[in-house]
Amino acid sequence: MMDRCGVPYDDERVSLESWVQPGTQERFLQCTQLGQLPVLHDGKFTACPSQAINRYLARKLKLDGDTPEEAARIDEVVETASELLMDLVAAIFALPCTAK
Ligand SMILES: N[C@@H](CCC(=O)N[C@@H](CS)C(=O)NCC(=O)O)C(=O)O
Repeated sequence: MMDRCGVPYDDERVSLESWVQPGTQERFLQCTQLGQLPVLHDGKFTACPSQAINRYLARKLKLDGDTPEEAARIDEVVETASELLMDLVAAIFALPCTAK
C-alpha cells in the first residue's frame, strides 16, 4: 500500500537466525501483545498484527473506499484473500515432509 501510494518507509526484515538470538524477541514483545512480527511503527504509533496494520494503512492512505458499499467490496476481497492464504498454509503444513 505504501509503495502504491509513493509513501517512503523503512522495511526492517528479521531473519530466523536473528529471531532466535537473545534479545530480539524481547525487543518486539515490548511493542506487540504476542511478540510476533509484523509490527508497524508510524511515528510514536505502533500497530500489530498484520490485519490491524493493513486496516490502519488503508484508512490512513484513503484506500478503504469512499462509501460503505465500496468498503464492503474491499473487505470481501481482503477476507477472501485471507481465507485462501490460510487454506494454502494449512495445505502446505499438511504435506508430508520430503526434506532429508
Ligand atoms: N496473526 C499474526 C501472525 C503473526 C505471525 O505468525 N508472525 C510470525 C512471523 S510471520 C512470528 O512472529 N513468529 C515468531 C514467533 O511467533 O515467535 C499476524 O497476522 O500478524
